[in-house]
Amino acid sequence: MDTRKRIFSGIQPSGNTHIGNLLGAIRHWAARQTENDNLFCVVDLHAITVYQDPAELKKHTREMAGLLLAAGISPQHSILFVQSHVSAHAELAWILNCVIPMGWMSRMTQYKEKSKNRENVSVGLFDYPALMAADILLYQTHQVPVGEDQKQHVELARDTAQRFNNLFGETFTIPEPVIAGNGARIMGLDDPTKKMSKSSPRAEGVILLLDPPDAIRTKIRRAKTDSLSGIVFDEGRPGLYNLLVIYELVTGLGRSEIEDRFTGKGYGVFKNELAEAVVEYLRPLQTRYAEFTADPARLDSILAEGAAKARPLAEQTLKLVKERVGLG
Ligand code: AQP
Repeated sequence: MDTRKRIFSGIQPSGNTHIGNLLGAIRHWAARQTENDNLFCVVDLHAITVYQDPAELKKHTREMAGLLLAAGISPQHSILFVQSHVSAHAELAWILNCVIPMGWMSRMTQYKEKSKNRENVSVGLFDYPALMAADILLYQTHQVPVGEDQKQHVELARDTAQRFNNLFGETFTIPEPVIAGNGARIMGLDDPTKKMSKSSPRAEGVILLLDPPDAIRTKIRRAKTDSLSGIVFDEGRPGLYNLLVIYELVTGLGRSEIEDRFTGKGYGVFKNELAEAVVEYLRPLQTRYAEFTADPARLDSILAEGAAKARPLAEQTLKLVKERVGLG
């Protein structure tokens, strides 16, 4: 029996890729590559739902691809491509727009949060989940590994597939979100009640994958904690808990081992050790990133090859969708 699954996930090239993106999503993509058929996508059409400087967007798109390769995404095992290089994404999104009820979209919490206190929010930001549903459904995806914040959008993709299949006949595979237990929601260092986010207005709360060691040390030293004593995993102490989860994930140590290690020690010792552990965890990624980006022609050819592999898969689904709907 063939147990290989089709996996799809995406990440926006909006710059500022952070350790939350890595621990909540990217590392899982890299870890299970050989077991499955994978597509990983730099979702530039999603990034433009908020204004991006055109030259920066181009730069960030390549940077993002370089980071994914550096984090272990292998073109041998996965199709790595840029969303706008495969026009079927935008085309299917329009058709799905005509299937998704407004009420479903209005419930999306990410839109509510991102549009809060902002004037001139684009229609695209509201419609983001329809494009994400298109990304996922085009590839007849079984599983979508994402951080906690994207779960609701994957569920909307699943509901959309079901609704489409009911209306027009069996067309799409029904996808399911796969959320990592630990690390699925890394919080901001400056405010542990808010998730670490690329678009956070305060840089000190976000550990970037390309931060130099001293920047990482400073951010961790200044991370918001509490005045209680004891370095223990206690969700009631959100600042410390978030730092301990990061420590656990970057060192691979067990929770009781970690608590034993810091018995009788204070925040100073813990934060220093955490900073060094994060620096060492990111060092090989940063080295590989420098190698990949030193050869832009190679990077572009990996992305062109990825798009050439993704396109026929996407077009096959789009053709079926058009037939089902009665287009053409
Ligand atoms: N803080 C986080 N902890 C764990 N996982 C996270 N992800 C994002 N933030 C965290 C996961 O990273 C993947 C790629 O994210 P994205 O580019 O699609 O954008 P996002 O979810 O909106 O993430 P950001 O970094 O917070 O960007 P902005 O500020 O632009 O909104 C996803 O799987 C996501 O769940």
